[in-house]
Amino acid sequence: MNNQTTAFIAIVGRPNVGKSSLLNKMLGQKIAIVSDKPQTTRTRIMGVLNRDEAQVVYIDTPGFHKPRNTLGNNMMRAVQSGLSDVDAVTLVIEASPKFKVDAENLPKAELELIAEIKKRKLHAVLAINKIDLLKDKHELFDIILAYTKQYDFDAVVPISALTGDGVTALIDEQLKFVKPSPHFFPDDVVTDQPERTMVAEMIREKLLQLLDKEVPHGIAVDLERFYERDNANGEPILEVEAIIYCERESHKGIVIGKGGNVLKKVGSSARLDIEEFFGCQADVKLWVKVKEDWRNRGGIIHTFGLD
Ligand SMILES: Nc1nc2c(ncn2[C@@H]2O[C@H](COP(=O)(O)OP(=O)(O)OP(=O)(O)O)[C@@H](O)[C@H]2O)c(=O)[nH]1
Ligand SMILES: [Mg+2]
Repeated sequence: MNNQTTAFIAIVGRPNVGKSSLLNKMLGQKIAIVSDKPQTTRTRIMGVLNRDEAQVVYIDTPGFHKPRNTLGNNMMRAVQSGLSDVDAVTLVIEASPKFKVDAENLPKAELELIAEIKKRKLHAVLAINKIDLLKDKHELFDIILAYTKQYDFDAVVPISALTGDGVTALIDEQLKFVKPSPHFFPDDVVTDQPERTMVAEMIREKLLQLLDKEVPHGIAVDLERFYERDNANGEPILEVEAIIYCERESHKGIVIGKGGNVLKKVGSSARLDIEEFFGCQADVKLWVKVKEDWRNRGGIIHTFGLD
């Protein structure tokens, strides 16, 4: 008990660099949704890792970007609050071949994040993600050089959140930041997200994966009902009823799809995730409604728990 140590570590970076994928990989369990669309994560998400006497509490944050609506402003506040009161930061960048490093011209969002880290005098590890996409590993040298010019990182670790390459080495670096302190979470807790939020997010993930352009960004999922009952054989079954909100009448038809095919796909793949996570059968019913311009309406944003 009295040997317990703890570290709070924020995971920050541009949208889509793989922060949530990394969190899931480090925990060995999927708790944060992932998609190929930027701005997938909308709130701060805590993930808890226990290693012997050490507990690391990760804070996954929305991708750092210039906000264009009230929701975006809230997301950037979530990044700021993710950076306060942590022991260290993991700055995630991507070593994508489409992103040629120009030491004098790093992405503005990353420079702003580094400025925040400097201002707060935080310990920081640089995680260079997606190295599985690099054909020539020598390119890493330029990347490391360009970023270490900007900040005195405690460590630089090339990783792939997809294959798991380098992830253990990254955890080892982060474990160096623990301090003597009782654990903040019981050892069987993996995340601070309520079950209802997890379920709504699993549904939103499928929509992000299936839809394109502006439509997925204007979507919110609100769980109407979520309860367990016994089926005819006396086995537990989770009943999930959710409303998918979109921003425009024209988006509604896209979300439903021809003959309801999109909605059916969303429901069945979300059901599989829910069943796996809760370890029992689930039944998912979905409805689609329109709330014009909700991403600029504070009251609605609040109802969706996004403030
Ligand atoms: N090839 C490859 N793809 C990856 C890797 N890590 C993440 N991805 C992909 O990158 C995309 C974005 O991943 P996310 O984990 O959602 O990224 P994020 O940084 O959390 O994004 P936001 O929440 O929008 O800020 C997804 O399509 C992932 O599958 C990696 O190591 N290699
Ligand atoms: Mg994310």
